[in-house]
Amino acid sequence: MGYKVAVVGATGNVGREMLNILAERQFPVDEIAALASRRSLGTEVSFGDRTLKTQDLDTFDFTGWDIALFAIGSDATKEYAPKAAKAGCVVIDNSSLYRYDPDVPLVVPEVNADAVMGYSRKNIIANPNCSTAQMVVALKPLHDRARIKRVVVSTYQSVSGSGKEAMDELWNQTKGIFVPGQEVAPSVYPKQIAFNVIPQIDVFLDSGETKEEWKMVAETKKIMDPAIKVTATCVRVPVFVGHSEAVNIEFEDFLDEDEARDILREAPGVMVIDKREPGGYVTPIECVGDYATFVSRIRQDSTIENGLNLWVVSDNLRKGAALNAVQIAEVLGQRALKKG
Ligand code: 11C
Repeated sequence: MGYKVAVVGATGNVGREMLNILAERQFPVDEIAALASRRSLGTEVSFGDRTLKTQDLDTFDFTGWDIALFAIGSDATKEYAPKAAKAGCVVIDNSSLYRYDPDVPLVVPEVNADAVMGYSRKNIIANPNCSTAQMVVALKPLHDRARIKRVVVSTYQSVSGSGKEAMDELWNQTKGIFVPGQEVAPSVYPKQIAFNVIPQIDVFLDSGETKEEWKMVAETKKIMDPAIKVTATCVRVPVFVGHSEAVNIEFEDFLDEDEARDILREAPGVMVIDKREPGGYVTPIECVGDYATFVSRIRQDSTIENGLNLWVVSDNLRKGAALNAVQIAEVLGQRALKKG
């Protein structure tokens, strides 16, 4: 016996990946519903070798459905997630709406799977921001060994993190640079993204940080350890899929780079590719479609007492969003919503 699963926002970048990953991992599904806003109604989406027609989220009755994977913006989530949760369906939400709510667990299964059981407080579990998810997968096993005091991270984030329109903007702007008369002005982004980098992701806060940078701080504390200090600079780069991060870590105890490499090799969800030769590391294009969080360039930072540097890359639509949500559903199924 399997589950009745709804994917909300099934036509978006993340919704489509959720359907792909549910099928790939053979999540035990008895019934599947692909839900979308009225404007996308009738759009067809793939679920394994099946094709699903999207249904209207506005009129959908969640009664009797076990799990809803939400991949829509915070405003729409605010309207529909409470309806689903109230109807007895557990919501796994990819928006930022509930992440900082003390009554909603924020879960990366490789790091804090036990927190899933907190779902029962509101029938909602939050999925973290993509840049946080991949970072904590790499940090957790090192924290367990040598206690992390402080993290300094710079991100190189792909445009798929901003949705399909942003991917089109990069594509068309790039073409437009070579074809006179077809230049494309910035629309999704505040500046040209083709052949450029933009040191702003999400809105600015009073502190001078952007919201994306603040999320990395707040979410790392909630998922891993409130004592860890994090400072982030988040940058958009002209890459379609795959976020990269240069991570500098200061530990309480000394951790040798070789031991760190061995720990990471054994860590769940991590793949170490770290040869000290040209090309002996992972770039985002190589991680597209993969489940792993790749770690390369593991090396001592000798400018501080107990320092280490890492290069961390992952598919932001997968580990950063859809895969993590499906993994949460798997844990929920194993520990709480057991089916005979
Ligand atoms: C980006 N990380 O790359 C963002 C996308 O809070 O879930 C995901 C935003 C979020 O633009």
